[in-house]
Amino acid sequence: MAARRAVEVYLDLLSQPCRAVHILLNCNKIPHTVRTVALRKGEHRTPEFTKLNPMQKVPVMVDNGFVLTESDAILKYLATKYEVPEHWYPQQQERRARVHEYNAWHHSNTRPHAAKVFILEVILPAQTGSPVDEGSLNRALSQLDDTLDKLESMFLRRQPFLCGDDVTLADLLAICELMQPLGGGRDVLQQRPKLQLWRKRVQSAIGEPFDQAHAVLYSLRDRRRAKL
Ligand SMILES: N[C@@H](CCC(=O)N[C@@H](CS)C(=O)NCC(=O)O)C(=O)O
Repeated sequence: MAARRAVEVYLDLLSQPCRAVHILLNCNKIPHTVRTVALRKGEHRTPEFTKLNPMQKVPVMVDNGFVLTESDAILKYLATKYEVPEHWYPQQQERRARVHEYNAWHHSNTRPHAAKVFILEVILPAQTGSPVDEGSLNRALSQLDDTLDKLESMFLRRQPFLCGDDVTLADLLAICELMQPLGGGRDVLQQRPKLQLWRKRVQSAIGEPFDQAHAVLYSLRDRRRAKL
């Protein structure tokens, strides 16, 4: 019988959804191999990678020949296949539905709004050499503010984590997204004590894999700070 190969994941840790996958794997000691795809070098556009994911995006997971894209799908697959502790992706139908509820909302709220701030402050100026477009940045910050309001008033209204009393896949997706603007030196939770407490809870529930996944982002922040 052919030996089972460890899960392979194609990641760039400057990518928010890639960090979520990296954290779940490391928190749960799921044997895996990381194949780095450096987005800044265009490695996601090579013929080999395009064959794996015609959408030319990371993360991608390969488990014994089974190729899966989309962080949300990858996280759920790993959580069910590798029987991680139940709190990540609860079995009970209604609690699981809460995770689905946040994750569906995430992809048109937390994700685009936090990512846009990072794109406007870090990516576009680096690509074009132009200064930050302050008008666009202010609009993006105001959209993000609206999302942060909803995170506080809806998802964290009566509970310590987004979907209940313990950390779930939803918190993982959210925290990785909300950390991203830190790469440009901006802590988007600075004026948000409730969300800051949530971040602390998530960080301490995750432990070391949190900083491991974010090391590249911290070093981007520190390099930019040193240039000021
Ligand atoms: N919905 C996808 C989004 C994946 C995605 O947008 N990945 C970005 C990095 S954060 C990427 O690969 N971008 C490369 C490109 O679009 O050229 C997921 O959650 O996995």
